[in-house]
Amino acid sequence: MSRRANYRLMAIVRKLGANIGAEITDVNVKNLDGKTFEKIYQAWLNYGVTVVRAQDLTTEDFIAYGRRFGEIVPHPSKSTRHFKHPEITCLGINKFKLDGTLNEDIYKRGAIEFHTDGAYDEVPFKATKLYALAVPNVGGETHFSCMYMAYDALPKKLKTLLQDRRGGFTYGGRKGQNALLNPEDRDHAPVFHPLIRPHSETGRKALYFDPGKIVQIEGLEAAESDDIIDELTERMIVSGAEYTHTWQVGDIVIWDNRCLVHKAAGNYPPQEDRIHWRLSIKESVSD
Ligand SMILES: O=C(O)CCC(=O)C(=O)O
Ligand SMILES: [Fe+2]
Repeated sequence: MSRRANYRLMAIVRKLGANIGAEITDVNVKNLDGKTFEKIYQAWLNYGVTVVRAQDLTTEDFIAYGRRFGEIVPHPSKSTRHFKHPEITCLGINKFKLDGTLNEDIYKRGAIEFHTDGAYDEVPFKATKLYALAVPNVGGETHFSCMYMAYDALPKKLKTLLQDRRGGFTYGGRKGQNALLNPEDRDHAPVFHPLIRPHSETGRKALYFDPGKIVQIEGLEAAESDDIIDELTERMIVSGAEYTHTWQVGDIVIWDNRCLVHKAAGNYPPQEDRIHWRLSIKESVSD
């Protein structure tokens, strides 16, 4: 047997940011054995966000790779679902309205502030996965930041106040930013999650917070709740905790919403295309 026939892609992991982010090379995600996937999954748990470059995927390949991370659920924004695969969300499609003006809700999607995806659901999103189909020549990055580090850096008094306390979250939060939802899907009662949430797989404590989705902190008067929300908004991004991803066509980026927040930079020339497929992934909903 030739050496070449014996050759197996083994997945090499290279750290990207100071504390989060890892690039996986020497893989084809369409053809991963269990052991190689285990290595990728472990890197993902360790670094919170992984990048695999230069992948050539069909919608079916993209969904199949996403399924290895958990259960795929359709995003509540029905108007941005893929016409053939409702579980895929399309980012950056239909960016211009019929009258030629920019649709800011599409252009600025995910770019308003740092957030975690799916905090408005009883079972929030475990992971989000993007695949780049078109990238602009400048700008259009995605920023990530580590919420383990945000928790570690909180003053002791705030840790004590938040311990065993829950936040109430809705899709549109206090400002009602829900333009991407159909009108009939807009009214939802808040769902509650612990603000200090041990990661279900690593066990490490993370700050679970989203300034655009939180409506109140349970058990506090409205004014105090708003003050703490403001303070957490300032404290959630700590020095050294960020990784910024600069996109190339063919990149697959998957992040862990249990311990990271993210934000689109939203700063690219609007006339250029920036298009991704996106999957929302949960821990098994039936567990
Ligand atoms: O477009 C991006 O870079 C990220 C958008 C976002 O927030 C998301 O897909 O959840
Ligand atoms: Fe997001």
